[in-house]
Amino acid sequence: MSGIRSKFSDDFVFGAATAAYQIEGSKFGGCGESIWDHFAKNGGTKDGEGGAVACDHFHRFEEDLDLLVDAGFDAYRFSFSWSRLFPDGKNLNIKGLDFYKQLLDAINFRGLRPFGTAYHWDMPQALGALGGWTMRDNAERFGEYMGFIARNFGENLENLVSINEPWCVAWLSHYLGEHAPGLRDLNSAVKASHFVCLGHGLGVQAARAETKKPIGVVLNFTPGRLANNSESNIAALEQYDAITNTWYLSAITKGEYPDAALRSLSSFLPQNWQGDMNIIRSPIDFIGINYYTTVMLEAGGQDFPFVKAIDRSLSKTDMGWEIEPKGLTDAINLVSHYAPELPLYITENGMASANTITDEDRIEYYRDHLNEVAKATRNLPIKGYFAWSLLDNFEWAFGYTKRFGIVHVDYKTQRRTKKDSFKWWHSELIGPSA
Ligand code: IFM
Repeated sequence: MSGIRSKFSDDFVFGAATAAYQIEGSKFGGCGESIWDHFAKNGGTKDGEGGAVACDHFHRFEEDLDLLVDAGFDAYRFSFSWSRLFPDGKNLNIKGLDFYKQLLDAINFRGLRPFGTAYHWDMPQALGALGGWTMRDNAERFGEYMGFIARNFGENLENLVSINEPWCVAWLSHYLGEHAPGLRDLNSAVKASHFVCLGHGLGVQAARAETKKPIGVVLNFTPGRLANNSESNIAALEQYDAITNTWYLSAITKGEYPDAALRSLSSFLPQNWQGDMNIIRSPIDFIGINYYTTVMLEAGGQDFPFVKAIDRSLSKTDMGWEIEPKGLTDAINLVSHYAPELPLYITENGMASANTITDEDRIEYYRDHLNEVAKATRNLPIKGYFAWSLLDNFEWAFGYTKRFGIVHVDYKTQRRTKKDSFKWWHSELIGPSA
């Protein structure tokens, strides 16, 4: 074995990841309006752009799967669109069911291992209009939806994730206002932070009743650093960590919310929330880690968690995110501290770059982060790594202005062009040429 594979065990899985709303095209195949279509229409995204067409993956999935094979990947991480399957939140869209059946057949036909995610943020707007994740009902609807996914697709999946990045679903969307539904309200954010956990737990239980395949969750981590260890900075970092890095991890693995968050937030939690914690900690089989960056902090600001970010002299990606590969090791260590027995996957890692095709910066990013993963695998059960992302795609609030793909997409013609990072993956995973 040569290339990057030689640094990992034979059964280590290399893959690339995407998400339904970011690539499929929500105007095709009877898909219903999602909270992201609604948010975009109402000016929540750059230039009001949404995922109506995106990468037209709905029609081009065969070509896109061929690219995964061509790059040498073993696995494909993708998500199911809740609004494609249940456009009004209630009634099944048969065309949506057929689409995912065809997609899974095409993935399996190519010998790619399918890693499915039930929810990567495209909730039907009909449910969003009822209060979405701020409501208990939504957690119950999600549980039923995930049971449906497991019943209908479990047989053809390698494993199933409940929710991608609960922090983004709850905090970024209801407190920081950057993602749909764009709220800036602590009460809604704390309710959502609980109900997204409950949705996960109910989803795990419903899926468990339908399939024997491994079931997990994908969490995102942004480790904090301090310029100096003053008492106020240490307290601020503790609160930042409690809501950003450990709220979901601790709830899902231990059935507890971190004290440093509860001290400020407990009065906003729904009544009798403690009664849900056993559901939330329903046993899972693996945890996925999404990692992009770290942040330097100091105490400050008027609002919880009372921190301010400080600029450092590190290189930045096109998102303005500072590049610190060691942060991935910190995220891995944090997760393994909470769940020492569970297999881990790096389910997303990558960078936005303005370099269209000659993306040497992205190659360096992958190489440096993979080196961290390789070191961590010596002591910890890390089972795979997924590059974010296969294609340039709809980057949420940033519309189409940020490009994370190893394949360039011309959004006017939908032409796919392999970037240098694609060729790098090919040469690392398969060998030179192509
Ligand atoms: O594009 C997103 C993805 O949908 C979730 N994780 C972070 C990526 C980059 O912002």
